[in-house]
Amino acid sequence: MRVAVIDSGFGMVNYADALSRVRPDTELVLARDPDNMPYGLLEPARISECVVAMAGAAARYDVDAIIVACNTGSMYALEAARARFEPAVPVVGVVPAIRPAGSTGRPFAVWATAAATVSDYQTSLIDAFADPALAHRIPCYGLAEAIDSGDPERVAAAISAAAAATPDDIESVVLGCTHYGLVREPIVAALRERTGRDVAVFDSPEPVARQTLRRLGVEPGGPSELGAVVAVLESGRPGALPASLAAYPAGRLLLERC
Ligand code: DGN
Repeated sequence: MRVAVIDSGFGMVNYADALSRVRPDTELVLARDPDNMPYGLLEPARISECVVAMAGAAARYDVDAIIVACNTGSMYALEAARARFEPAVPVVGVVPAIRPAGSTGRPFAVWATAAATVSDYQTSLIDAFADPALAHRIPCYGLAEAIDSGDPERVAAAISAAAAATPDDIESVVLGCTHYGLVREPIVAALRERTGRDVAVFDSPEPVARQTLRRLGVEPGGPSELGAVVAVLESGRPGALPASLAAYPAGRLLLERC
């Protein structure tokens, strides 16, 4: 099984990592779009164009499925990508894990990009799956960009600003941007300091990996030897993952495989 995992930036690392845990022999084609990141600043039609172009570049590597590992991309481009690649190549999107957080019936935060925080899509998920009075939407200014930069000081500053803006009664946090799983530990630590308790984290890489396997009729498990990283594609740059990815544990693992 060969799967393309695409995002505007490093968010795809978490989803590639989860796929490799659920089905180690998965071969990976990774793509990111630094020329157009962050997608939240673009018009929806342009986001759709960027995602379909990136998926098309990845699809040339004979992939069995494409994961759009980007909330903004999934919001605005999933339909166009499905129209272009399905049924030959299933396209799987991501959704912030608002449903499990909402089902706790306790106050929670949704950390996301500024654009996603004000999106109708996030509003509709909260209305459908949570008590809106318990859902605190926190725009994490610059956090995804800081993660892509690999600069720990920028990352720490963005996390502490978001933690300061988060009410101290929350009991869980939804990672509503695919990048944030790369800095899960510092986020948990900042929220522990802010709230005085351990805050549960709801994230979606593993459910998305399992959903991808289901779409392909592939069982979890299988041979334990890790599948190859077949290609790394980047807009406007030579295709290689930058060394800044080594700042994150999942990034280090991926760099070793490239
Ligand atoms: N990883 C993207 C997401 O999940 O929305 C965030 C960055 C972006 O381009 N908006």
